Amino acid sequence: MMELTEIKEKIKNFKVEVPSWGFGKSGTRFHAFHIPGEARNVYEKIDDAAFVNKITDAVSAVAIHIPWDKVEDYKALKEYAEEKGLKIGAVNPNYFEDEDYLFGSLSNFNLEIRQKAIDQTFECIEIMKQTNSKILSMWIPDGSNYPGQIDFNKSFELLEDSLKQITKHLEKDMTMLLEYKFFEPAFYSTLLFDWGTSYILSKELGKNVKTLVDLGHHPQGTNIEYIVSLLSQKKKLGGFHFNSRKYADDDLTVGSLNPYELFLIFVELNKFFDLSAESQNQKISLVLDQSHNVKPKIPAVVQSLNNLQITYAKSLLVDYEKLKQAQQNHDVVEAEEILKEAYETDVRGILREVRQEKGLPEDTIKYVNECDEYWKMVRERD
Ligand code: RM4
Ligand code: MN
Ligand code: MN
Repeated sequence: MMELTEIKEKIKNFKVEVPSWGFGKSGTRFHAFHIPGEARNVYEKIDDAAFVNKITDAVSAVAIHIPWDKVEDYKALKEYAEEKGLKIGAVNPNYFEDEDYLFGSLSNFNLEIRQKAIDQTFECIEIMKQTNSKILSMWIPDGSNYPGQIDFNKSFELLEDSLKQITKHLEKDMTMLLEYKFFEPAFYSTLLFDWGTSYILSKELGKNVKTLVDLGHHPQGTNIEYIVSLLSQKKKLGGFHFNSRKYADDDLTVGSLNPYELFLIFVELNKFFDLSAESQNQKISLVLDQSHNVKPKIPAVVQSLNNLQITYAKSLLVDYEKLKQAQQNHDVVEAEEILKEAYETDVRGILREVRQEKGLPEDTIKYVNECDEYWKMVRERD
């Protein structure tokens, strides 16, 4: 079992990437309500990430979405982030809003449109070079809404071909992540719909291509921790999008609805990755992907990091040796009890100590609510 000092060390070095879009205006397909304090451009998003990092010391970088975060000068953007102690993280090309992509982007039958999607991705690789980002995070919504609309095989081949062209443009130390999602915006079929499809493609496309698991992208009841284990074993788990869901891809605060599932996922992750390592992001990219529709953005991100730290701490409490023994003895009750023992431990005291030792506020959410700098920022933006 891990010593308390080691657990604390690990939590101290556990960092997660925050999404620029988590600080900006967002909504549902019905309406995007205005939330006081929301960031109005990518610079304000970086300011917010820096503010969150100042309070939590748990932010590794800011993921950006293109074209949402398009700017004239990406070097300047990178420098702006660096001045605030942050890096630019994963670059996410957006294939779902352009009018031309009505019938698909990287798999479109129309060669001009397909080329446009490829070129748009090349542009993102350029942005990665300017911002020193190492992760190209691809979510491709292409699919179909009705039986007969597309020829599955042909569409998949077109997608594969586009991805091959893109992979050739990646530099050696760049990784392309393929994020799968089983439905939405297409409601009948999605080309990259599950971990298996993403795995097949990442195998074919080579070492620089891996799979990204978004917690909201599976049918109900899917055993995500098993997917995590399989992909890790095959060295193809490249990244995570953390969020929570009840019905579909709800993008709610991570750990809000299914904390035990999240814990079980961390239990698997720990077997393959040292999530606290400095070089963590080179091995696995950990990113929040949430849409805080009704919550104020900064407290929502702080809450998310809090939930992740709590879950990570609990997972580190698992006695893996004892668990192995129980499994060997076919002691099913004991095996489950070992997991429960860790899960049910109140780790908030450990987190408080970690924060004290780092000189951070112990109650991060309360701190934001009482922080003049925060409220001044909220007033200035309205
Ligand atoms: C998708 C997917 C992507 C995210 C977009 C906004 O469902 O999760 O990662 O970039 O939404
Ligand atoms: Mn996602
Ligand atoms: Mn999603």
